[in-house]
Amino acid sequence: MKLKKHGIKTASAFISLLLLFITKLTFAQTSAPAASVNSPTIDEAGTLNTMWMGISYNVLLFLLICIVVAVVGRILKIYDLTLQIQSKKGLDWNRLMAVGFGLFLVVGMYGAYWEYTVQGSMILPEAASAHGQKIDEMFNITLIITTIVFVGTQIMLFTFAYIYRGSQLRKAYFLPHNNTIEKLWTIVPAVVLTILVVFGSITWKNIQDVSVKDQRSALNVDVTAHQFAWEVRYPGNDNKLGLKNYKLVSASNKVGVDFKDKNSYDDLTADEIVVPVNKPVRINLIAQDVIHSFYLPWFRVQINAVPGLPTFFQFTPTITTDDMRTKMDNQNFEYKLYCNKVCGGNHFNMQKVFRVVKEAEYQDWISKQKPYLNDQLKKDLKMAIAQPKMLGLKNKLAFNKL
Ligand SMILES: [Cu+2]
Repeated sequence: MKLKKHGIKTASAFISLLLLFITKLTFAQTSAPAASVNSPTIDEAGTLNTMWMGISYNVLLFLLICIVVAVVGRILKIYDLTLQIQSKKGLDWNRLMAVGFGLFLVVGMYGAYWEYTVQGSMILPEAASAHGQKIDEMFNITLIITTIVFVGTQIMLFTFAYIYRGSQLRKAYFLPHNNTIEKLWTIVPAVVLTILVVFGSITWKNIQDVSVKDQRSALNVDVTAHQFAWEVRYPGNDNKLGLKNYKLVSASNKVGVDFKDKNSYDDLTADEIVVPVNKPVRINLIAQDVIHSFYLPWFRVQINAVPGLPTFFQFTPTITTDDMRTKMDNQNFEYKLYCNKVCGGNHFNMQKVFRVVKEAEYQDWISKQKPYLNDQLKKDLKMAIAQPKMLGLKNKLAFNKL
């Protein structure tokens, strides 16, 4: 009687979930064409709906699998009880469990294979910078080692669970301590991790330790972060950026360039960051309000922009935007600079196009950029000159002291 009641409950839960599942699927099919007809541009609400549709689909699929497993378990239990009533030998549950472990191993390994092949292809494509290739190499070596360990330990775990399943015919072996095994599982991971850490430190040192000579020869670009934009400044022909002083920030002098430093006279402003391919570029960073993060995923570059603390990162882009467009078969592709610190409400919008071009194209582009010292600023500076205290040189942020 109790069994029957339980069976009815399980069946009704199963049917209601199935109905919900079918309703969701039908709803998804009817709403999709309507969304694409009405909105030729980005349909954010539609994208969100699709996302939730995907989540509910997977949750329901998971619940469905759980119910199927529970129903199969119940059927086996009933079969077992029937055998016992007929005074026959019942089911060998230990064996059943062991087979279940084996099945789980096969399904789980297929899941891991699926993750690597289907989702693995969604990771960033080849690095577009010289040091990025070294970072990718390190990532791949770590991934290969952890994959080997993962596959090995999972196979051992489930195979042992199968081989040493509970049996009336044997007694469990009591193994309180084994020095050899302890040494093995301590020394082997320690050696592997040490190799990875040393390898990582050497790579990090090679990327970070740029000689003063190389820093001088690099193209200097000054990037100032604030909520919620990036201000870009290029040096003029001297490749020397003028000093900045946060006290000089005004409506016309957005980043507070100090015009007592003559290097600043020929500085240029730009709406995008354009750099020549295969030439080292040094990005000089600072923030005006909160911490932001200068993030160029395609170049494997990320460094914080901190208020009051100048930071820099030097790297060499190796693939032009045009070449990457061809590689990706997407003529609209652009490298983008993102902010990678949640810096406030409009953080998501803190983006800028980052173009890598051939040297000639870069020279052409830079010749068209506007001077930072524009007419409005010249006018404002005359006003400021009348109040010399406002132009004090204290708290100067020396970017270009090389
Ligand atoms: Cu930001």
